[in-house]
Amino acid sequence: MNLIATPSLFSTGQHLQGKEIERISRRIKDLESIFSDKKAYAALDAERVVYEVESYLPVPNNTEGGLFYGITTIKPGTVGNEYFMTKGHFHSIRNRAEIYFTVSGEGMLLLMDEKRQTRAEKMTPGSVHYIHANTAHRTANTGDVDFIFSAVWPADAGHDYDTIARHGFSKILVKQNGTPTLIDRS
Ligand code: M6P
Ligand code: ZN
Repeated sequence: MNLIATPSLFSTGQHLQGKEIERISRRIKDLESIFSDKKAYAALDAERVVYEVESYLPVPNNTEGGLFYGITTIKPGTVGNEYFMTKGHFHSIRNRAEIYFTVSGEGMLLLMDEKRQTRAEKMTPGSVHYIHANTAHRTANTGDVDFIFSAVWPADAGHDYDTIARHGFSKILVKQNGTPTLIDRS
């Protein structure tokens, strides 16, 4: 297959091509559980796109030893003072790791271990991030333009969204005096 996947092509608005490509759009209406400010959330257009994920899935889901590749674009914006961000997940098979690579824009990677210790890494074009096993991960767009990063993860890792939907991360990333700040969740 022809896989178009270079950073320069993404920044010119092109997309992954091929039959093993899956495209997902996450809109405001799909993200009810993740944002803290429920009033600000309710005031936003439910159809507004927060982020899109294009994934290249060359082997069936759950293939042991296989790899998947994805490219995520998070739009700029906030819900209250919390930046637009992904749902975030642990891997269903907890001991599966992942790598993120920043293509363009600026963002933060939130990492939470199973003891609910949360920390953040700044993501800038070219930065590479290793997400250890047993670690929940979520990304946020902290800039004024699209934030684009790519990811590679094991095909059998799976996404456990439920744990995050129920308990969230222990910290949230908010804009304070114009600066991304990690604060304890109230
Ligand atoms: C990265 C990968 C994908 C993930 C996507 C969006 O591209 O980690 O597996 O789906 O980010 O994150 P989420 O699934 O948490 O919305
Ligand atoms: Zn993952």
